[in-house]
Formats: sequence, C-alpha cells, structure tokens
Amino acid sequence: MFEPSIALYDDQVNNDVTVAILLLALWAVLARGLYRLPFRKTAHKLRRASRWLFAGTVLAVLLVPTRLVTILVLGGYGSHFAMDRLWIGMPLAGVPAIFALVLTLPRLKRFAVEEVPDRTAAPTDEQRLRAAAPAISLPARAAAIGSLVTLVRLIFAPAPPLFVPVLVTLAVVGAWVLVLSRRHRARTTGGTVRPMLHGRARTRRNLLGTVTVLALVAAYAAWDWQASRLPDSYSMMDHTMTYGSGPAAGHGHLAAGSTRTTAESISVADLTGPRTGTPDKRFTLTATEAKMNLSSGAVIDAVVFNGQLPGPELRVREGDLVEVTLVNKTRNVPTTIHWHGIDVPNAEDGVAGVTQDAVAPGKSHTYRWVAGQTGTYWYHSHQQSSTQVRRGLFGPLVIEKKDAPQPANVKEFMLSSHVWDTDKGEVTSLNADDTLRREAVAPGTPVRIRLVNSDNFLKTFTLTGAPYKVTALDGNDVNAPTDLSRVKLPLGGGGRYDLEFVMPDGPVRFADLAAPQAGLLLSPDGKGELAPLTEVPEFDPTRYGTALPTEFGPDSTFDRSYELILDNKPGFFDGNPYYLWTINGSVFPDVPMLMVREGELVKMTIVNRSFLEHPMHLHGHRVLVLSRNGKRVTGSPVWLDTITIVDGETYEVAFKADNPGLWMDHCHNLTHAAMGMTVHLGYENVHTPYRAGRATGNVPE
Ligand SMILES: [Cu+2]
Repeated sequence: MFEPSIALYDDQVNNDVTVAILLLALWAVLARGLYRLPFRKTAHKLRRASRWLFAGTVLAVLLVPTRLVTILVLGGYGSHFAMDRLWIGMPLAGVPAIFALVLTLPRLKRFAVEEVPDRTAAPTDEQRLRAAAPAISLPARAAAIGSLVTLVRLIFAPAPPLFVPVLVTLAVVGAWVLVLSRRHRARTTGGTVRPMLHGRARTRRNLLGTVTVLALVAAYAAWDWQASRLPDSYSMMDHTMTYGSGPAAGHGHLAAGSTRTTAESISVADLTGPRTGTPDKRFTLTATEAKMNLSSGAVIDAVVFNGQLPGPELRVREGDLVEVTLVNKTRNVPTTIHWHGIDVPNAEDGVAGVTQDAVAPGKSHTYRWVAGQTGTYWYHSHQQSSTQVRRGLFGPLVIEKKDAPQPANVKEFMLSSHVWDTDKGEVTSLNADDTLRREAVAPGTPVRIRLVNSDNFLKTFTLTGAPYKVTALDGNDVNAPTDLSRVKLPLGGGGRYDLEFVMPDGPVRFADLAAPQAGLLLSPDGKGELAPLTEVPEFDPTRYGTALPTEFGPDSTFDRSYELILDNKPGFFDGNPYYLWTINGSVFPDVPMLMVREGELVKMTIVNRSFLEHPMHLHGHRVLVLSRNGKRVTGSPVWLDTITIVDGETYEVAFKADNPGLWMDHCHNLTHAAMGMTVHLGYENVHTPYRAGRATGNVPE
C-alpha cells in the first residue's frame, strides 16, 4: 500500500489545490465560450468554436479523475485529510462533468463535423437554437460554480461532523444551478435565441451582480469581525462544553449556560498544593525589566527572573515540597509562573485568568507543590506568554531521582534553545550564547545535556563526535535507550530531550541547525573544531528503546475519546484579521471545553491538516503516545507533555484524568495559542472564580 511521506504532505496539498484551481479556470472559460456559442457570426466560426470547446470539455472532464487521485493521495495520510475534499469536491466536479460528457460533448461533436457549404454564411436559426440548448452550456456553468464553491470550501474547510456543512454546501450549489437552468430555458422561448445583453445594460447588470456579492461578503466579514471580539471580561466557564464519545457528566454536573457553581462544585482556587509544612526547597524568583546581552553583544529589551537570562535553574529532589515565591518588581509587567510538564495541583498551575490572577507589579505570589515526577522541566510566565516568554520570563527546572541522585562526576549542561528579539534583529541562541560556547571536559567524563526548546517553532539539533543516548523525552525516562550517532533530533516548542554520552578524546559538537555557527563545543582542552552534522535522517522517538508494559495502551477500553483537528483559515481573532490556527474549525473561546470525569481513561486523536507543526501542550497531565501516523509505538513507551504534530501527521494519545481542575490544552507555538489555538480540559464539578480579558488584567496566552 502507498506509504504517505510526511515531508511531502504540503506538496500533496498543493497538488490538490492546483488541480482544483485548474478545474475552476477551465470550466469558467468553457462556460463563457459555450454560453456564447449561439452568437458566432458564421456557421464556419460556430464549427471552429465547437471543436475547441469540445477539446476543452474533454480536458476538463479528465481533470475530475485527476482531482480524485490527488484527494485519494491525501486520504493516504488519514481520512480527515480527504473526507471534506471528497464529499464536496467530487459531487460538485463529478456530477456536472457527467452531464457534460453525456449532453454537451455529443452536441458539440455534431457542430464540429457539420458540413459548412459557405464559410461566410451566418448560422441558421435552427443551428442557433441548437447551440443555445441548456444541454450545451449548463453543465459547464454548473461545473464552474461547483469549482468556485469547492475552492472556497478548501480555504474554509469544514471540520467533522461533515454531514451538515457538506449538505449545506451542496444545497447552495444545487439551488444556484436550478436558478440558472430556469433562465436557460427562458433563453430559447418563442423559437429564437434571446440576444445577450450588450453595452450599458450589460455593464449595469455585471456591476449590480458584483456589488451584491461584495456587499454580502462585506456584511458577513463585518459581522464576523465584531463577533470575534473577546469580551472585556469572561470566564472559562462561559465556554460551551463537549463530552466527546463518553456520557455527559451525571448528577450535579455543570450544565452549559448555568452559573455552574452548584453546592458540590469545587473551586479551582481550592485545588492547591500543601499549604502547611516546611518546604524542602525554597526559591524566590524576582521578575524585573532589564537590558540583557547575548554573547555576541546583541541587546535584548528583556524581562527576567533574578536578573538572569534565562532564569535560574531550580533543582529539587523527587518528593520534595517545593515553595517558590514570585516577586514582581517590574514596572508594568503583571506575570505568573507555570510549571511546564509538572503535574501540579490546579491552583499552582500559574495560568492567569484560569487558576489565579496575574501577579501585579509590586505584588508577590507563592506556589507550593510536591515534586512527584523526575527529569528536565521548565517554568515560564503564563500571562501574555507569547510576549513574556519571548522576552525572557522562563528558566529550567530539574527534579532529580530520590533513590538515584545524579553522580557527582557528571558534567551537566542545561541548554534552552531560544529566539530573541534584539537590536540586531531576531537571534537564535542556546541560553544567552549566540556564538560558539567552548568548554573543557576531561575524556571519560559522563556528560548530560538537558535541552529545552523554549522557542515557538520546531528546532532540529545534532550531536557530533561521540555516540550518545536520548535518555529522556519531556523529562520521562526512555526505557533501554541505544546509542545514536548520525541522526538529527527534532524538538517542538516546549519539548525537552536529555542526552547522555561519555566524553571521548576528541571534540564533541552540539548544534541547533537553525544557528549552526553557535552551539556548544566540548573538548579535552577547550580547543579544536568540529562541524555539526547536517544531512542525516531524523530521530523517531516512537521507534527507540525497548517496549515496557504500561498501565494502559492502544488496546485499552477508553471511557471517553476526543478528536482535535488542527487547521488554518482566514478570519478574525479579537477584532483583528489573521490567518487563524483552528481546532475543529474554531478558535478560542469558541472551541468547546473538553469535559472529563475524575478517574476516566481518555483518548485523544490529534490531526494536523494545517501547513505548520503544532506542539500541543496539555497542562496537568502526562500523555502516552499510542500511535503516530497509524503506527503503534514499537520502542520504549513515549510519555510526553508536549506533542509536536507536524503538518500531515496524526497522533493518538491517552491519559488518565487524575488531576481535577481546569487545564489549558494549547499549542506551544505561543503566538498560535494567543490567536486561538487554545482549548481547555475541564473536570466535571470544577469551576474557576477567576476571569480573563482586558478589563480583568488576566491574559493567559
Ligand atoms: Cu500551533
């Protein structure tokens, strides 16, 4: 069977759109030519036109199976990549094409082979009437209309369930063609062909038509523009809710539209970590505005924690009660701290307007939670995160294993790959190093690189000079990792890798391929050179390490399942025009809240049919990857908190609903999240007292 290539997905979409555009162009030209056929000046010209139109119609009819092929190729990526195209594109192209084949072509053929005794003679009335028959031009006009509507629906692709949008689309075209067919019949009443409008009458009619269409489009756009404005103050509880495949929540559930604070309802504010007890680790993170320098000297107008770029590394031990006090000493940057990848109690999650109010300048806020996981994590602002994280309000966080603390001789490098806005433009760096960083490491030393992608986009990294293991994904240990050498490591925004190797006698080079001149060079004496690897295959975490039993898996029975279709379309977000990043065809806050009940096993299928990757980050839960692009995980179990779904990909993931609250599930390309690629996971009987929106000062994304 045909194996779809993810790398070629964008090309396949382009192929399909190109065929759809060709169909429109060809049918539009044919429709015009066929409609004017009765008005050819001579019988000879009528015959010549018929021949061209015959050839053109054959070509257009042949494009229909071509489109079917391009749609089926997309279907190879999964049904969600093809179904809307199939159900809309095929009837709208196929039905008129069949009519053209059966009705138009034989009639054109007759004109094409007819004897023309006098080349200068005008067509007879009988010929004109025949040329004006609806059978000649109506199929082509219907095909042109169908192709136009098909293209519009390619730009505004409907998300499942498809039944209603497909039916409405087909009905609109059907009604349009019906009106046209009535006018066609009126064209030949009385035994003559009614002449076409000419001169000013024609101009007036065309103008009227154009103005009407533009007015309708403008009216819709104006309504959409206004409707997209976010309220000045809104609650996440205003969302509509969806229950996926599972039952709607039972007795005492929070019905949509109610105030949703029943007697049994728990406030997010009460879902805190331990409020009492002496913390094992205590930190203070003080936010300030500061001009910061990268190693090249580039200057950043930054907001930082404790004057550092990135923020200080917080290192705790598994089981520790951690207390972090955020002190906001900025002049005008209200902020919060989110513990990315750590399944803290909901009230400690740090999302402004959902789990707390943003901490205003001059104020402070204390987070307390117990470190229940181990590995590499990071913390960052979740107030206006798309600008605040970019400007520096983030830092690394490590939770060491309780029973297996890190040996003292391990040389560790904590690296955040980031993109900064500097006085020299956009600069990619590892921590604050946008030039090559050199370090002396003695041969034989165990080395660990903890890598965080704190940027928005998928990055690709390589390590050259020593065989190495990927020992953790998003902080979660890989079971029995094997040595890697000639691969590149893709990592989506928000994701983490732990890499381990033993320092060899020669140099080792770690590089972000987006900035190969920078990176890290380790050698016994801190000198030497080594170019980064570039043209090597990509590492696939779903085929790495050794399988291990998990408490649930692809064959489990799920209590509830959800489908998230990631896509894009033009539209408005909060009153501004954008190319929107949509979830199931909608943007925040119109994406219904995904409801779960505590204890449920939930499956999520995430399909990316947009043209960019989306690192989807579910707060408060680790998810287990069940399959990637229809293939089950064959290596070590893959537990992630940030699943990077590249365009053309489909992931099936599952998680246990074991952390009650209201949790964001959003794209960690934070500009996408800020423009609508955000949904919430809601537990039944949990409500938030916090509100978001301009008037509240809380802007989570
Ligand atoms: Cu995204």
